[in-house]
Amino acid sequence: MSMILTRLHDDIGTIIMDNPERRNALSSKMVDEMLHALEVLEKGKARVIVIRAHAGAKVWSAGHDVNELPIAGRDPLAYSDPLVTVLRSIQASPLPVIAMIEGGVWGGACDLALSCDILIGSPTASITMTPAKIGVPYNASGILHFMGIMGVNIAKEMFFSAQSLTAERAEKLGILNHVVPADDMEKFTYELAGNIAKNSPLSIKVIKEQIRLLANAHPLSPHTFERVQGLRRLVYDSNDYAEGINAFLGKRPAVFQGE
Ligand code: YXS
Repeated sequence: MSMILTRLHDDIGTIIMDNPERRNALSSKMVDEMLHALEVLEKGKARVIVIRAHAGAKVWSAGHDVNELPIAGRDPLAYSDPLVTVLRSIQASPLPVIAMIEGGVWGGACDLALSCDILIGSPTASITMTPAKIGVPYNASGILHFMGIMGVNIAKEMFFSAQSLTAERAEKLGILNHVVPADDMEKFTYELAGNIAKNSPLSIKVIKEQIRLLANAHPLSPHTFERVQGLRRLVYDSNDYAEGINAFLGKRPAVFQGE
């Protein structure tokens, strides 16, 4: 059964996450289907892509599929992880990608939404970063991504507290480009997409790539890179990492010991 539906209408491609039973958790199967949909739309007539959940979703996406997080001792967000792979694909896509968000965005799905170029939310949209709740160290590219978009203080608050950011606050912070009543969101999103589709695709592609390259221009010394990797290993080698995952799967609050 497909977890991703793909549409193309008037040069606008739509990728619909359609696995409500699992709250659109980004399993490797869903990510593979999303990567395929991106490739088909990029090779076809699409000039803009909209990524959304099914209409009326209470949860846009529940983030990384916790069942697929590796056991303690292995990097939970390695370069080749399916979620990390699709983030890079969206960021590197030559097409502008709009995230149309209804409902909660959790964990790695926040990075998926923020990897899109424009974020449009309904008043029910919320953003919750969960690594500290699950005992995950997150990863350098993701943390840098959050710092760049929302600033260090807000990124710290989101990562440390794992509290939800409302649509209203996310718009004030510039994380959401627009908050639009749910009934108007589809019309608003596709009108914006249509306006973008009328502009020069080559100019847009080149400007998007320039912004990505300049935003990612953070030289890291080998020492800094190795220090970051060592810090992350402390977490994913820890008992807390295993406790976080087991608590989620066991549907009980995690009890972290800090080791
Ligand atoms: O019990 P069943 O079998 O029906 O399955 C339940 C949930 O276990 C499942 N599900 C998930 N399965 C795997 N990975 C997930 N992320 C996930 N989320 C949900 O879907 C079925 C329905 O979920 P349920 O009953 O909880 O739905 P709800 O409507 O009461 O609550 C919706 C949520 C989203 C508030 C709730 O499902 C939830 O809190 N999900 C986990 C959100 C989360 O912590 N995501 C972070 C995953 S880890 C990650 O993304 C990164 C590694 S990190 O943490 O570093 O950002």
